[in-house]
Amino acid sequence: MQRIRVIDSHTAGEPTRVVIAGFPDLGNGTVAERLEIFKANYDHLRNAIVNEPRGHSAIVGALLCESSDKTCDAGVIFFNNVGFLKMCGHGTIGLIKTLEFLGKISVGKTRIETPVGIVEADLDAYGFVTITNVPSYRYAKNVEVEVENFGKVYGDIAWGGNWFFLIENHPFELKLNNLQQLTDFTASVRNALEANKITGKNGQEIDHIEIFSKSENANSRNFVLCPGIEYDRSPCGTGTSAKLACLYEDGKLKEGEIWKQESIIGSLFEGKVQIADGKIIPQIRGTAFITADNELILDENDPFRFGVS
Ligand code: PYC
Repeated sequence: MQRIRVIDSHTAGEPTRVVIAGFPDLGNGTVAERLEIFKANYDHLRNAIVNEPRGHSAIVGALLCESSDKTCDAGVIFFNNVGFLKMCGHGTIGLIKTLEFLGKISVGKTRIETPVGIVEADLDAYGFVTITNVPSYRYAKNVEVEVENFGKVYGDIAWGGNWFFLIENHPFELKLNNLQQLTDFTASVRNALEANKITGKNGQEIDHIEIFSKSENANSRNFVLCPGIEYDRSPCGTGTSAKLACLYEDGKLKEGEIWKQESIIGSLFEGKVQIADGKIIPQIRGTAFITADNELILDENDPFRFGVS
């Protein structure tokens, strides 16, 4: 029997499952190198950890590992129901609250190596975590794409630790009752981007679609489609970072000004940007709650021990 210890949490409604023990050794390389070893050799464990029968398609996994960068306290590799995330904002908040739960950190700063750079997380005395994300930017503005059944759609392509297509103008009301419609629309946009070879920098796939509306409680409300055609229950840390970069570049947000981003379920993140060496550095503030301290068991006699799909 293989046993994998995990701590579950949710950040603004979005689940994170942090793997703290029982995962095979991925060597001593950088976190980006370890990600490649994970992808090549242990995809069955990704499936076993986050998907049915032990999980469900909205869980984001976070493999806690050692950092190769000596200035960092830990490394992390994020994964989901279909593959791997480059960075994950809600997941980083979940990771910090998990490390606090385990007694490994207390109030103060933690530096984390991710496959796309170093992220700093500051846990405050009220239990909130502020992430200082990787530099974020808009790559292309007002890009037109013809979307089957929906016609022409316009959006910005931006990097916030993952690649996003951000759409302001669309006919949909952002409420949970419209989940199917919102999913159909954003999934169609994603397919259209792929079909038309519209990508992020260096041909990188745009695997997150983010649409916005007005909010009664915040500066904006969003719906974010994640790569596995699941929606983010949180306002999405990397998605909010991409949004902040666009707002700053449009002159709609000043350095240090607070932006409140509401999710489709009504949960909130606060964001702001700092400018350092001409780069936009988003900061995202939110909290997470621990929901389980578990040991996953993979029984060698279980035909579905690596998942049902
Ligand atoms: O918070 O960055 C995020 C995120 C990405 C995918 C799900 N959550």
